[in-house]
Amino acid sequence: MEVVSKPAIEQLSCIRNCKPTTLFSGVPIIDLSKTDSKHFLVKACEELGFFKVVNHGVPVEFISKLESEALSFFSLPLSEKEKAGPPNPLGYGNRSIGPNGDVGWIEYLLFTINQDSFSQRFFEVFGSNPEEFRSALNDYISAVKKMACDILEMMADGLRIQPRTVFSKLLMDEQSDSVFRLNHYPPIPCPGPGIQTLNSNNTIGFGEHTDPQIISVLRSNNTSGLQISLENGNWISVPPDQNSFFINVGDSLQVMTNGRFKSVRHRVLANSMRSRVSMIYFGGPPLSEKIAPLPPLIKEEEESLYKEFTWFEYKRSAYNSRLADNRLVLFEKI
Ligand code: GA4
Repeated sequence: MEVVSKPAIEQLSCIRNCKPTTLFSGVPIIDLSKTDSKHFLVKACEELGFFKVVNHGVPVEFISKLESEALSFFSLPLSEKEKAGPPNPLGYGNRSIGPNGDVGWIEYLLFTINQDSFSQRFFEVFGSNPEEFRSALNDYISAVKKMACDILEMMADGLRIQPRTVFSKLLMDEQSDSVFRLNHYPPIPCPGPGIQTLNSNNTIGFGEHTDPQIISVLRSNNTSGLQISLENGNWISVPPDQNSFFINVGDSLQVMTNGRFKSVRHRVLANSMRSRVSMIYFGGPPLSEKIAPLPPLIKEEEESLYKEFTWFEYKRSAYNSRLADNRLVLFEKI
């Protein structure tokens, strides 16, 4: 990775006035093989909007195959990787995140899942055997999507709403606008002249934000970096676990539950001597889907907290925002 240019460095600094980072071992762990997990799952979504899942049923070989394909891609020369870029918004990106000037110590590949995004452009850069990469992606995404749907159905059960597919059907829809991203946070050149740091030695890999979709499923290698924000504004470091998945509630699920589930603010610090590789499935609804609080989740004494919007409208608004912005305020009822 090239050394960051001056304006980018200024943005990588980023978290001023930040509250101290706290070490945290209290990430809720949900065992997907247990039927009573639905209650813990609802509690985790209400309290943190974040949890870890074990006994997830995703074959370990799907995970390791995709990780090794991703590493082969990221170890290509920059000029080769750039053939799959720029990310507008899909494709290969390096340091620049989104269209509005956000940057991080990161390179990544972004795909949409249902449309024609496994397009030739990406696969041309995968050397002699692009089919290997395509099949690793397909296997991994199918398994993770199934797990995401199982989790969403357990959530509906835990919330006592029907049909239990009320959330999962949005991901299962042929038109579902779900995306997938492979992230590589390279080790920070040490001591980097002018490389942006927060506190003592933390460089921002991916700045703080919430995910706009319904649910995000993250898997990383054993390198730390992910942090989540608690309601009191404190940041906590999530110990990595390459054998488990981490689940985030997204903005759309916060709206559908009328604020009962919290869309978790999170970020990644690239403060390690080792590289971090993560793969994230973002489960989103079809573009035309109307997103609004579900009537059974608006309690008697409550009102709907959000105006109805289509996923297309929310996405358009998200792409006009900066990463750290609170994107839901525009859709709150006053
Ligand atoms: C955050 C969640 C996903 O990574 C993502 C991101 C997207 C991008 O990287 O292109 C966005 C960001 C994410 C939210 C606000 C906009 C859009 C960058 C950005 C500044 C793919 C997504 O869907 O929204």
